[in-house]
Amino acid sequence: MAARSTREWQAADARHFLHPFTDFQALAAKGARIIERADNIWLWDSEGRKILDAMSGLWCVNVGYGQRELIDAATAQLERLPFYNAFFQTATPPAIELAELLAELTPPSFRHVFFGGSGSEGNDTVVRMVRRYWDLQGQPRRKLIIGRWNGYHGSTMAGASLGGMAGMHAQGGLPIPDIAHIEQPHWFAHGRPAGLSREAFGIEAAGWLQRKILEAGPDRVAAFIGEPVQGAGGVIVPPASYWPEVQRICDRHGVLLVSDEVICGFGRTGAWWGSETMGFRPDLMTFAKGVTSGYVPLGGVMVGERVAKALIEQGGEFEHGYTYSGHPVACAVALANIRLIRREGLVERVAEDVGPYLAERFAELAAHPMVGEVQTCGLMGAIQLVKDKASGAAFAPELGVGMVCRGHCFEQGLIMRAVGDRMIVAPPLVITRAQIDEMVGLIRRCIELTLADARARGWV
Ligand code: PXG
Repeated sequence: MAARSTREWQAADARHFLHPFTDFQALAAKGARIIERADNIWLWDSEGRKILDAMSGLWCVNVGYGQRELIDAATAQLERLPFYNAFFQTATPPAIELAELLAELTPPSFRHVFFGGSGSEGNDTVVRMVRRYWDLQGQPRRKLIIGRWNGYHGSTMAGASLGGMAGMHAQGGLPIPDIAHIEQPHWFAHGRPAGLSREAFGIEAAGWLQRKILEAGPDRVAAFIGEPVQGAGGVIVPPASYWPEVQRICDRHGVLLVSDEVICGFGRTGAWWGSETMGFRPDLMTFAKGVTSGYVPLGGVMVGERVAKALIEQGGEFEHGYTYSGHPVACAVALANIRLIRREGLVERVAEDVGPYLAERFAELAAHPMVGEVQTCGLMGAIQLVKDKASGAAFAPELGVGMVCRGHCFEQGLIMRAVGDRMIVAPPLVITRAQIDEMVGLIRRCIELTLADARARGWV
């Protein structure tokens, strides 16, 4: 690629490139940050600045950047067979091998996978598969799929509908029919209800699902979908009581349970699957991101016995699929990625070493006067910035305190996401304790700078 100056890249970008989830005019005025290369947990921008990537790209680069085995696997597969499809009774060796390996890595009830190219496509597959399942059961009235407000399941029509992002629903006539939402199990956002322990709150939050099922009529409810730990919504770790109770409610009403593992899968929570960490047994699991550590796009759905049996034994043709379902290069990279995760013991490392260490270091941040709560699960963490520590009172949203903090992060060479005033991290699973120290040091400095700004502007 021809070398250009940052300004030249920015000008060409503003002229031609419509970025996802972006205010185009605001971006053009400011100029995009151009990321040119990466290694391990570090990025370098076009000005040569080194940045600690505490978001693993976009929650995906689990093995870190620059892993030679993944690069070699892609190169070898590109040379041997860059593409062939999985339609019309054909298959390629990497796709078959990956299907086999995923069956091995998932709980025993999962022996089948449906491949797509992304998490959104995976969730579109979920909608079609769940409704197909109930048709095959002779219960075509069971169409309703229940998700949660502030859940995120992607940006296609079905993905955005299942998700509960109000801003997305407001654009383009969403949700599609037969999707409903319940409130999220977010203790802090529910005002830390007095007299209710977190665990009691978890049971109450699961009860909202029961109420919705009864309201709709259990014979109309097809499935419930949720992220084990909400990611894009702000790393919201539910109370331990929540998911087992959701499981009991789904079982009671025969409702399929879908775990969206797009962020939580492949070790992020300290187990291969977030549903294992949270103690529930889903019927379907959506995955993407960490399956290839983001090196190339791949996603799909793990299909449990109950649904697989119906599709295979009763189904005939399932009229659904993507050109890139089982893409050989993506599958070859996934195989190399998973083998590396296994060999290096990265999942165990998150569970036993760096995950607990992140929790320990984040617990220290909780004492800061501007921090209302911290939460971690494996290698995901959230820091809730508040106006008043004692009461937990939030800043007025229009002040954009989270964005102010994020601005300081960029200046200090740290990428951390802001979801409202909740600052979140999800670093690569290869991060070391020393690097966690460095990250937490930067986070502390950015929170200090944000507090200084808030004081100067009279916000606190
Ligand atoms: N499910 C979950 C749980 C996700 O986090 C998707 C589905 C959709 O995946 P694709 O591959 O179609 O993007 C996601 C994606 C953010 C952010 O700002 C998060 C995602 C995507 C973009 C931004 O945190 N997650």
